Formats: sequence, structure tokens, C-alpha cells
Amino acid sequence: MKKILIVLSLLLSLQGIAQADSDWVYFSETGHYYKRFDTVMTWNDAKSYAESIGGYLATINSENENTFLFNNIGNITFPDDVVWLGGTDEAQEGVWKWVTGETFWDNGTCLLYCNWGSVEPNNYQGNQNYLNYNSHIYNGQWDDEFNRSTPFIVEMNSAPPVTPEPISFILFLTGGAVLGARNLLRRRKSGFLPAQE
Ligand SMILES: [Ca+2]
Ligand SMILES: [Ca+2]
Ligand SMILES: [Ca+2]
Repeated sequence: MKKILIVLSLLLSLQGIAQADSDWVYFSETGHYYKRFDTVMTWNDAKSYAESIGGYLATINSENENTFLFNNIGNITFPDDVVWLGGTDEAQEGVWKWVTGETFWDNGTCLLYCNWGSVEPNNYQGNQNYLNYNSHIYNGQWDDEFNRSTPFIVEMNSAPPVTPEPISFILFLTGGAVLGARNLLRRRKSGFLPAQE
């Protein structure tokens, strides 16, 4: 139970250091809405959260969309300089897809719109598979990054509904883990499993 409380207080303190999310901003050229969420999540959790509210991690299909997004909500300096976008090459190294399915980069060849920073995607340490703006290094150009926890941008094709705050979603995700931990403790107490610290 003590461990569960530690996990919950850590989550709440993470929420505490989060900045205010951006407002939803509307871009007339795409007819879409965009919002930066400042509760930090791994790329995969951010993707799940975006889908849970009817959107998706932002996809960028033109110079104008890129400029609009970066200048309005993508240029951040907290907790560092990284904000997730909806691209990944986790399925096949070097082949970058948008979360909406299109392949935009195939091992050095741009197939749609691309705006990589000078040495990107560099797959640093063989383990960078997630697209982001990194305003510490690049001014609106793209980087590939490790799957750490950062803010993220959600895109919606139609007007966004009122949505639950991401902290509720994190608690929902960890709810399963908490229940699992409780069951494990019960099984340990009953002698079913040896304790491993
Ligand atoms: Ca888009
Ligand atoms: Ca990669
Ligand atoms: Ca990189």
C-alpha cells in the first residue's frame, strides 16, 4: 500500500510542475484544431490519450502547418524543449509514418512534407523512434527522440469537445497497475509468491 501511495504522490507532483496547457488553436488552411498538453507522457501514452479524446498526435503535411504549429504552441522550454508530434519509426527503423498511417520518410527519401533538423533523424544510440520539436536545438525543425515523458500536441479534425484533464487519464492507466500490485501483495502474503525487493 505504501508503494501505491508513493506512485500516486509522484503522479500528482508531476501534474504540479506541469505548465498550463495551450488553448485549442484553429488553423483555417487545414480546418483543424490543435492543442498542446503539458502533462508529460511517453509518446505511446500521449498517442493513447489523444485517441481517447477523439484526436491524434499532430501530423504535419505542409510548411504552413508546421510554421503555424511551432510558432503558436510548439516552441516550449519546459520541462525541457521537447514536444511530441504524431510520427514514429518504431515499426521499422528508418521508415517514418504518421499516426494517421501515411509514410512520410523512407530511409533518407521524403515522400510527403518533411522538415528534419540538420542531422536528423539520427536515431541516436540506436534508440530514437519518436518525432518531436526540440526548440533547444532546432527552430521549428524536427528531431527523433527517445521515448521519454514530455508535453505533446493533439490535432482534431473537428471542433474539440470538452475533455477530461490528462491526469484523470494517467490515474485511469495506473489504476490497472495499482489493482495488479494489490493482488500481487495478497498473493505474497498468502505465501503464493516469494517477495522480491
Ligand atoms: Ca495535420
Ligand atoms: Ca529510429
Ligand atoms: Ca535525434
